[in-house]
Amino acid sequence: MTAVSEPGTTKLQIDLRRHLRELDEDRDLTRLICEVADASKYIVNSIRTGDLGVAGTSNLYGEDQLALDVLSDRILRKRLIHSGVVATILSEETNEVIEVDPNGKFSVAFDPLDGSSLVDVNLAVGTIVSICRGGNLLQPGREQVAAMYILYGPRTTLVYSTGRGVHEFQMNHLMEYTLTTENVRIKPSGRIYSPGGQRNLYTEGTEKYVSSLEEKGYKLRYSGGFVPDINQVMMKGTGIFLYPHLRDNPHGKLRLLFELNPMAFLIEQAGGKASTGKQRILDIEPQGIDDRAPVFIGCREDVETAEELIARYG
Ligand code: AFP
Repeated sequence: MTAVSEPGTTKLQIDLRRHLRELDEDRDLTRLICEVADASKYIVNSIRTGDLGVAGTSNLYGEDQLALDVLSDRILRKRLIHSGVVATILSEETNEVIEVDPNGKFSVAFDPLDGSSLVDVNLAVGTIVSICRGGNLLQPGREQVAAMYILYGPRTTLVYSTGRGVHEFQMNHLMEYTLTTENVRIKPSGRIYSPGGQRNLYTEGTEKYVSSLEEKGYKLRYSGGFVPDINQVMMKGTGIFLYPHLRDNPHGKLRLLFELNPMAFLIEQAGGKASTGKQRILDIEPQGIDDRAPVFIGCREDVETAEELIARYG
């Protein structure tokens, strides 16, 4: 992997734009990623000080939209349209694809504030962004040119990949993102597991899988927020997150375009694996903007064990 942080320069001196430039990244993609980073400064402020009330509207999934959901969506959408490089955008908060500019280079699917229901109990939440070339949002995840997330926790951190490794940045007191970790790597197997969904609804294969992890002494870590739970696997380099197919819901809960594709891209770039239990997440051919899929994502060997047990027991 190329490393930007040359001996002698402290990583904290390298900001996001410089990192992208020193990777000689496409200038329009650099602009787009930096627009998202800029938008996150307004989102983090709205989380810290904003209205936690309900917006009185609901999203495509019939879920009540919190004021912060709607505000974060508006902040991000405005910056993406302002970037001048976007053809189409799709937000988890809206019901339809927004055509921005037929000459735009990229399509962007984003969840402006994933886990927003956790804000009022002061748990960490995040923004997730998936970027593809062209105007078609219904491309398989392997076609993404970049993915990123911003985690609003005790620290505000930004993790991105353009296909050349995964890199973490931290927001400083001036609200600039400076490099903290370059080329994040995930170990082959882990020590923690994040089991989403109701366990009494797990299929036999998933139940056997989770029991096997517990027998091996894996520790349960689950916050209810996809971004902090994935970030824990990513930055500790160990573990697996699962939100599996359930007996009453074969598709699981998480959304393919806004949650699974970007996180699968990032985890694979860090040496991990992301599967539905039956196929690679990034190979799923999307059928619609509200596609969902089961997910096992994290250390490669842990995902492969889940695939073996689900192949055998369902
Ligand atoms: P919300 O965005 O509706 O809060 O859902 C968050 C989420 O999509 C994802 O962030 C979590 O991993 C998952 O749901 C948690 O689901 P459960 O509440 O069923 O555990």
